Amino acid sequence: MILRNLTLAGTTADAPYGLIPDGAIWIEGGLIRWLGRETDLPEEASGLASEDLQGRLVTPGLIDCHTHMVFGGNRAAEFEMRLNGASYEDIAKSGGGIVSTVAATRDASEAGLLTDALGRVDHLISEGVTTVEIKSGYGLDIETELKMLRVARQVGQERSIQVKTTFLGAHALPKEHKNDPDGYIANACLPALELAVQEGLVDAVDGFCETIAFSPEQLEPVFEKAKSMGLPVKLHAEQLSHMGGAQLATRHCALSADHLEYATEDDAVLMANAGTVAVILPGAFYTLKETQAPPIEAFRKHKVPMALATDCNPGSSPMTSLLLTMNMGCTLFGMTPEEAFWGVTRDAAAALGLCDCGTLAEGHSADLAVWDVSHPAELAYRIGFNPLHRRICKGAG
Ligand code: DI6
Ligand code: FE
Repeated sequence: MILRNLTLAGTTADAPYGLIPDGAIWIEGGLIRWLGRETDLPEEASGLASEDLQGRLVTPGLIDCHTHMVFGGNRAAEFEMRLNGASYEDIAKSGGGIVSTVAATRDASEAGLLTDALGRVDHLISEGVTTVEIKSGYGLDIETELKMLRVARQVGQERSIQVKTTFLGAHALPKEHKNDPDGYIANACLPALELAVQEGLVDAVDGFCETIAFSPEQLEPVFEKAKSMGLPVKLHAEQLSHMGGAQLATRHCALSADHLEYATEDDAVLMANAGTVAVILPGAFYTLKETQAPPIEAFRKHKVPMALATDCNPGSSPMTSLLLTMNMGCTLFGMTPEEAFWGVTRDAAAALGLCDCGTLAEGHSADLAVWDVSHPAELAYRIGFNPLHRRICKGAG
């Protein structure tokens, strides 16, 4: 199939946004066989069926590279408590927060979790998302961590979307291991990881490095285990305080370090050297009414790739809009619309270790979003508006 009469963005062309005007794309077997100026279309393509996209913009399908979208219940009551003065940390320490979602997730059936997760993923799909990462971490026992990851895999079977799963057993301490973080890691987290890997449920391993979660020392064995199983790592780092998470992540050549509000320029240098992507999560910053923004200027200066993601979760970012995330990255953190664009395409792919999507190039997966806009800056500029015309996943749609 040939798509013609369109503007391409997100190609590897040396132009802002990778723009190619007056373009065409040849899709074959779920892959991009050729793309470029329509006047350069190869001879062999001349007899093939083609479709006129009437000048629309075609970008890579969007990638949401950090979500916790499989969970039970919701935390609207906690939202209310925070607006009445309680802090996120206060709520976590008094048994609310992540551990209340853990209780609801343990109680939920696999079918119930799937139904709720599909509602969330459908919203992402409606905005042109073709790849989503989904973390575990609301089980915190072997059975429920595996249940969450199975549901995440099912999301990818029920919908035409690529799902990458991340094991986040080191997300919080469950109440049965209160005051025993090392015991939890040794006796629940690591065995759950091993079993999940045996079932083929894990694409990467993550941890939450924070005063209300785990220290770098406590997370070390989790990363060691990941390495011994050949899995890439990523880390929730420097979100609420500076704990040395970026250092831990870069020492292990992590794919990404995520959040990073309290990261420093030294952290940015370490990340640049390790090839670790900075995943920027403005939804959590906004919801928690944080005041310290991540060091975007330092990431820019040291050429650390910046991805943007929803962090979709019931506590700190109950958000399923990647377009709104792009807008927030610009408005709250001073990212440029072009950085926001690459942050949900090329750099989001890098944060997941993917090299066959996130940019439009020959041989890449034909994951595309077709938009009713004339310039890609409009994707980050508008608020609460969805200009998606059509989404194509692996050549279909
Ligand atoms: N950081 C986050 O933003 C989420 N997890 C994490 O490690 C929040 C999870 C929650 O509050 O339920
Ligand atoms: Fe998160």
